[in-house]
Amino acid sequence: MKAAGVVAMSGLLGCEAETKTQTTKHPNIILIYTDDVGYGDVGCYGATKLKTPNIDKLASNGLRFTNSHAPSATCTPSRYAMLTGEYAWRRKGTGIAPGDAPMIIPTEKTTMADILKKAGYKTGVVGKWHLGLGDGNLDWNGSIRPGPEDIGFDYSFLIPATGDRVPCVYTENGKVVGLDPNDPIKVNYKKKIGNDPTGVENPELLKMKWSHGHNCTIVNGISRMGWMSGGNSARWIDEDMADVITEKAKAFIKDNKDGPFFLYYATHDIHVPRVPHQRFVGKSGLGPRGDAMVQLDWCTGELVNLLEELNLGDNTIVIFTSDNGPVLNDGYHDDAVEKLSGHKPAGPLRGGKYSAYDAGTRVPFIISWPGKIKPGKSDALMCQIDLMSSFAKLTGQSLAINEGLDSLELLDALLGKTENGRQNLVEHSISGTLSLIVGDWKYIEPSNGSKVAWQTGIETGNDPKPQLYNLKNDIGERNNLAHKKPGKIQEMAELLKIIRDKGRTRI
Ligand code: NG6
Ligand code: CA
Repeated sequence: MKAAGVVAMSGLLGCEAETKTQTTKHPNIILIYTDDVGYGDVGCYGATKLKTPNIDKLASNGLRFTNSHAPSATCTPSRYAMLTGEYAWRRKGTGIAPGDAPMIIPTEKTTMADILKKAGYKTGVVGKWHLGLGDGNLDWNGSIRPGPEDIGFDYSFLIPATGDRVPCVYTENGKVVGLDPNDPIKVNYKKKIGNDPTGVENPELLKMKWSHGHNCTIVNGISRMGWMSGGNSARWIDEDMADVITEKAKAFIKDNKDGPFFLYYATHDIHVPRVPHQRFVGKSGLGPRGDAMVQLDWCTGELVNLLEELNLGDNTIVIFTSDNGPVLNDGYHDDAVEKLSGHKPAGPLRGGKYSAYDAGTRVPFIISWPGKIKPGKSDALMCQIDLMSSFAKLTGQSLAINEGLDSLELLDALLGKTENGRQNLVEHSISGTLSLIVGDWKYIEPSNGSKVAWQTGIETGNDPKPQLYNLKNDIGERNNLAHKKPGKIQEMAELLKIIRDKGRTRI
């Protein structure tokens, strides 16, 4: 890669002119990690009812991947895998984390942030964390450790879990923001704590009704998962959340404009509860889910525009992607189903969030680096898990044997120099069902789990019999070829077993 040179300083104090080698300045990296945005939710991926001009502009100036995946079909395992470069299904305790979960990434594990920090980056995470904090029985009123600072981040401003889970407060560098020590926070996920009204007891106080699983403490007129008391001055206002985190992200960029910096900007949009700011309400015509998408598009534009203003555009890689596929009703009555109006959140794919079908993990993935990445489209098979190795390469490093166990170095594919991506990829559904993609083929292992998730109506992809699809001819996984190709099934089942048993796929 060509890097912008830092102007060599001439010798000081009249010493004879000294030729200094130009120090290589690595590009800044902004990873916009969105929540529950489906393959079909973005204009440049085929959405027509939803307008996403800022995201589309990023794609028209950059490279749009058609076959890039989140590591899992839900949030916590995807984030775990992306940051550590290790498939989450290899490690117990990486499932969807409750809001009081201890930190899931062991502090001794090398992460993508560690790698970039080693290369001289200032590293920051702003937004949704959902990887647990503390080491069990966390006191939210004190220092919240371990946290991001223990796995390579210099700066953090977090929504600790997700918007639908207590505690509904932000943390900044390990401290709850705006907390009054006389009104301490207590959190409990087993029983009610304190006297705050709940969604079950006081439905009349709700501005958005819960449909499943979100009937505990009411904060800002919305009942959540888990109970909390106290911390009233610190509680967030959902309508302001996107503005708050975008401001923090912009401040991080400005503070580190001399670079290089790595910003992991993890949006809450378009996860539930979907409560966009008033200025976006009604803008999509598709209800709160669509409006949250319009808000997310605006946030993307804010960051990209700031880069232009600061003259950082040419030396900053911007990635836009999602942690898992789309879902409509995910726990609140927010008209996502009723106001869909023909919009197809998964595009041509089958399934959705949680699912073993491709919509679970195949998500939008756009990368832009003006002047360095030629605009276009790539069909390379990619996974977010590969960012760690690829960023190591980008910054002149290579991973140690015990790091990034499944993270493949695919820098050339990432930068659009080749369409040779992964040879295979394991997908991971909420049921723990694994699927294997090799070339055009996809194998879904047998599973006795339910076929449809009752809460969301999403097809899980589970079947007691193995499934085999040719994704090239049948991207919607409609035509199960298992009975026609027993040899292929056997070959893929064997490879999946090897990948599982070996405990790693990178060398
Ligand atoms: C599920 C929740 C869902 C959402 C999800 C996590 C229920 C029934 N469903 O357990 O609402 O919070 O967890 O989503 O409670 S994720 O994108 O962060 O993985
Ligand atoms: Ca998610």
